[in-house]
Amino acid sequence: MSEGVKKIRAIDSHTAGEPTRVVVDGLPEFSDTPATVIEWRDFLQSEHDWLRTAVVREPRGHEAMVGAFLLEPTQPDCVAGVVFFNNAGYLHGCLHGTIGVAVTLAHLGRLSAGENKIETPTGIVAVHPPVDGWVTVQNVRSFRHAAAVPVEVPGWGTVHGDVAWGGNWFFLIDAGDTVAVDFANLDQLTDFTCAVRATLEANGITGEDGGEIDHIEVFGPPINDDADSKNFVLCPGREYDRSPCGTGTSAKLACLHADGKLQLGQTWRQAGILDTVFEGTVEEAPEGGVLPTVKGRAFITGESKLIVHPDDPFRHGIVYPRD
Ligand code: PYC
Repeated sequence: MSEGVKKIRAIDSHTAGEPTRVVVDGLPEFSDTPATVIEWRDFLQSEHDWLRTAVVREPRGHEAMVGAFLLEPTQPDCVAGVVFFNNAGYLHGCLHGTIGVAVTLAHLGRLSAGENKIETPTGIVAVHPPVDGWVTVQNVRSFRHAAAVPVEVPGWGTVHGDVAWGGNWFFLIDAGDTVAVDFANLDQLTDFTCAVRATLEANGITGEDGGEIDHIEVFGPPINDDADSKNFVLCPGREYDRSPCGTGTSAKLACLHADGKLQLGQTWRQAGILDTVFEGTVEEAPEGGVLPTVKGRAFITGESKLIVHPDDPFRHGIVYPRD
């Protein structure tokens, strides 16, 4: 029997320049009983990974696109569940994506006034309805796992970085004189951060419980007084975050607080490589580390019905040799 044409309804947005494609309809049947977001992620990953690749990879998407499957929540006080993914695989968490989900839910009339909780694989995050596109997210606990870890990066010399969790594992590096954190310097930034990530992997340097460090964040000075710092963030795969990266900003806030450079309630303005800014503050987390709040702005950019035709040789996306 032929596979049949599949239709997937998606809403696109960008948060500070970084795209999010939220799949709001078209997922396969899974379970009669409510499934958690982790059960959904594992099911989609093992049995329907074509959905991820069809949605975010070319020719429907592009290598920098982040996707989100919108799911029914299992907790009665949550408005939705979400699983995030990109061209390379599934993400633990994603804050620019959570902001994208928030504007999407608002667009669909599915956000209530006040706090709205969302289940994600990293835990429950909370958003308020957008105000002029600005959304504040209360993220999961974030913390520094190791400070100033030295690594010998072939071709680049000794580099020191902090290992921190902000909803993904990050290696955070002060660029210093090593590399300019500048949009005109993307190739060098990508080569440098890919080399750092490969070195971490080769040396078995991980987050807690062996968690793979798949995001590399490099900091330099901001271009003006609108921000305290500017970053470049390499995401899993070879693409970089167009936004200042919300989970990366959370990891940075945890490191700043651990170093006594950010007080509770003080605002940190993190610019990304496009000079768009996320604002972050922290509260103390009872278990140690911090509870970050990150604010960023998103815009809806499209509504579409994606068509997956059985005869289309690229129906599941184009596979690059590096994928
Ligand atoms: O904003 O947390 C984030 C994020 C992770 C990967 C891309 N964006």
